[in-house]
Amino acid sequence: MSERRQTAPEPTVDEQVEAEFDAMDVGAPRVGILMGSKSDLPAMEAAAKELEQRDILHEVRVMSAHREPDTVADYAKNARMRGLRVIIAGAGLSAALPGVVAAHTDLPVIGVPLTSSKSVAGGLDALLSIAQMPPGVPVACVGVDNARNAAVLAARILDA
Ligand code: RP5
Repeated sequence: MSERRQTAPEPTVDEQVEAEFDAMDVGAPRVGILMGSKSDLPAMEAAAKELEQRDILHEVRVMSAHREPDTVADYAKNARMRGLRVIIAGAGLSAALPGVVAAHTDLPVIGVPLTSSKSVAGGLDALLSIAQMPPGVPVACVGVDNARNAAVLAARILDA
């Protein structure tokens, strides 16, 4: 009987770049904090504050899934290659941002449903938009306006 040897597949270029990022501490952010509007900043600052207290490198960006769809797609597609490992995305109203990000990356995405002056049922509109993702494209969802919990969950995912 002939002996079969299994060899590990060669890493892709993306996997090699990713491994080099992990090996070097280049000061690259590990968590991306996104929000759909500048008006979301007061609520989303709690996530940045929590990550700061835990010394977890992060970046904060404002981009709207509806108003700047190409920017959001580009950010999500490049996130892993840039060294990001978790994305937190806060949005109000129909809150498409976390789901659109998850559609363009396989990184874990944590959605934060936010309230605004136009919210329906105290943010239930955003909560359902974020939580009710179709099978195969998951978004973790924290409580309404609870950006701090998103950062705590990100820290746990990172084991940091
Ligand atoms: C969403 O619409 C944003 O995430 C924000 O919560 C809400 C209102 O945005 P602005 O009209 O204040 O820019 O896209």
